[in-house]
Amino acid sequence: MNTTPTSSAATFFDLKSGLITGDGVEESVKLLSQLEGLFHDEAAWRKMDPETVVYRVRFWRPVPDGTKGGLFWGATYLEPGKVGDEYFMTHGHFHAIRDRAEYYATVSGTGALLLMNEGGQTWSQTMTVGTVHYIPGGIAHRVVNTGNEPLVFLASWPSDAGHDYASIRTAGFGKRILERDGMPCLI
Ligand code: M6P
Ligand code: ZN
Repeated sequence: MNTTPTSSAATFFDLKSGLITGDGVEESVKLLSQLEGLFHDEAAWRKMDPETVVYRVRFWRPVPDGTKGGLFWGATYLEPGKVGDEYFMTHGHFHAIRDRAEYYATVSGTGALLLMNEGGQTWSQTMTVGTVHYIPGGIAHRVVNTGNEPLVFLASWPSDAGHDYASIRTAGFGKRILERDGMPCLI
């Protein structure tokens, strides 16, 4: 087990914007083109600019990826928008090591956390400023921005959890959040 941080410097996060900064903070960007096959209205997805930024993740890995016993943390900045009647959302994943849990906490914006067990049973929790969400092991998680402003949330997860995206790509989630009469609905 190696849980010695690679750097002793602190990272920072801005309470208002949720922006994480500091030594060793990494950033990844997810474009609409990278979310192929995830939105139900494929024709609508095809008509949009593939370079559209759907979300960014800024994260800090103080120990190497895969380290047993460590923790990572990060913030996700999910843009408002829709593909047809479906709100912008994260890819969603199970953890590669299934029993690993995670925390999400909402900094700004409004949305929904979609949760799904391995049997495909899907439910949701409302995300608004200050809500904290415990995601147990074995549960897939995806965030949907149902508002008009960016949805920003913090996350902390075990450094050996890993991401299993393949199961989501093939089977998806059991339910979607779609706009019906101007309101988000779990369908
Ligand atoms: C959170 C964490 C990250 C994850 C990110 C985006 O910040 O759960 O591990 O990468 O959200 O979600 P996804 O990987 O499903 O695109
Ligand atoms: Zn996760």
